[in-house]
Amino acid sequence: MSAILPPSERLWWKTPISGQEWAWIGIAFVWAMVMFVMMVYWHINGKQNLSNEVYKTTTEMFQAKTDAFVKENTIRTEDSLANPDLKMPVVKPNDKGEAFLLGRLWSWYPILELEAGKTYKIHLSSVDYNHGFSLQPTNINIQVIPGYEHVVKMTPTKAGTYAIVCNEYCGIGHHTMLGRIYVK
Ligand SMILES: [Cu+2]
Repeated sequence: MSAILPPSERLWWKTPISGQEWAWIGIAFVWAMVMFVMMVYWHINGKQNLSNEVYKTTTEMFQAKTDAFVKENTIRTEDSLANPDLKMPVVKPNDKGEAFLLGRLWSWYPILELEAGKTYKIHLSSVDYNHGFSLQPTNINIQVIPGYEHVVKMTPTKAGTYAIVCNEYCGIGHHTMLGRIYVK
């Protein structure tokens, strides 16, 4: 029957729900509840799940905080990944473990150097458009939005060189938007 014709039975919505349909509604409801409880459970017990806080900020304020962090804690400079003519500071957070990482067209600034086993509070924001912080090769993904400061608690467990990839399309140079975190 085509939808343009009136239904043969005018009170079709009053048809009682069959037993089988009730069973599926019941299964779907129970499964939805299980997943709802798991969200809270993994938040507390899942080792990969980040519990982050978000604060309102402005791009000027975040830029200033990042500049101060870089000025105070830079240990050396390296060639920038996107443009080898530019130097990128490598910054080691002080004992408080506060670090700032800024996304902008098209790089992550600065390079961070962290110590394995230490807990850090990484402040993340963007000073232009929406970017995506994807830490490779781990399964960590965070939206980086101008005007919002995400504070992510992270305890690196393994030494190595980690790459930051922007996974939120942000324009013509998106594919070159890379960053780096060293864990010693
Ligand atoms: Cu991007």
